[in-house]
Amino acid sequence: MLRLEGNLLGEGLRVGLVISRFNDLVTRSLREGALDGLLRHGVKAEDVVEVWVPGSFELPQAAFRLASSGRFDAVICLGCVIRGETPHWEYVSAQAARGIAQAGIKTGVPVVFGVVVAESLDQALERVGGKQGNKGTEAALSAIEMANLWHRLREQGL
Ligand code: INI
Repeated sequence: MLRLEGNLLGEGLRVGLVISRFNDLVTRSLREGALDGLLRHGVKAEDVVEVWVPGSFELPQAAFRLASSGRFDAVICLGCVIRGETPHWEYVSAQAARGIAQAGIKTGVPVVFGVVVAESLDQALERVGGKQGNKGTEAALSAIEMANLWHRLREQGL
């Protein structure tokens, strides 16, 4: 049996980071967590490109551009949607999730979902440094793992 898995060694990986400004109290912490995860695992700061967009709805558009450029091994999307904040939060979160998945599928480059969808600001803050750790760090580790898994798959001609 051949078992393929990506490791968490980030050295040499080039990573695109797309961050939404909406709810930036949360997304700035997601960014900190993501950068911490990347750098601690060996990704070099000069190999990270950070792009800011107005809201989570725009994350897929920028992620698609970065992933299509051929200059990144993985792209991380960071955003925060708070339920009930405006009536269209549901469309925003659904389109962000769908579009982020599509960006990865269409380009063949791993694009990871680091969007916190929460009931309240307090709940969102819990997910970026409270008891539940930081979702940005989790997203960074998923990006490294997926980039390395793609590398292993390529080695196998898959
Ligand atoms: N964008 C978010 O990132 N989070 C939200 O909670 C949110 N709500 O609730 O409205 C939100 N809206 C803005 C949206 O992402 C777009 O930037 C805007 O609609 C312009 O396209």
